Amino acid sequence: MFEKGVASSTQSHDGSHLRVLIVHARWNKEIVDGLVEGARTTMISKHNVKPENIVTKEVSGSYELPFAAKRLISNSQVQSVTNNDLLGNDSPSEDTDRPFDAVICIGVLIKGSTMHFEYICEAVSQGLMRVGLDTGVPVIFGVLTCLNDEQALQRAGMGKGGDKGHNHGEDWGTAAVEMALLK
Ligand code: RBF
Repeated sequence: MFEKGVASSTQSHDGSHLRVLIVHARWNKEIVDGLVEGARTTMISKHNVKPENIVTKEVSGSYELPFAAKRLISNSQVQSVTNNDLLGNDSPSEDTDRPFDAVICIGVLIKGSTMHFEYICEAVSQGLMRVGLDTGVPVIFGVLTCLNDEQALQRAGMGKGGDKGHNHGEDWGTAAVEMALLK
């Protein structure tokens, strides 16, 4: 037997100075909301990220996640430079002036009867990887790609019946902090 899933990190991760963006889709909202909450709560309670340093934005569907992540990362970098130039600051003074240290993209894709699912899954996973590598800001792949509703509910810790499953949003919160602090 082995412990399935991600093992706990051997190091502690202090996220008290980090600024994190969560972008989530509105498709399958109930499940998405549970995953967003899992990521937020873990970052705050386990890694000391300040609630005011977690910015949450929404888009329509998962297909929109890569574009939104890229644009919001770029905006945060431009805004940071502009604000500090205007103020004559060498280093950012306010937390809201700082670019994001990590981005978590959250969506729930559930297979239907057409090929749509396959195309969106492929585009989103490739797109999110590209955004991370192109911008140098870690992007966490918080997208569930499920064959049915129950699989999605289980992976948000909302399963029907006795076994509620595990909320993967919690792991994504930890992954974001860990990647933001990677040296
Ligand atoms: N977006 C999701 O986040 N999850 C889905 O399960 C999902 N299924 C879709 C199925 C169909 C047939 C279509 C047309 C769209 C779906 N979308 C889904 C929305 C998609 O990510 C995107 O928002 C739209 O295609 C507009 O670009």
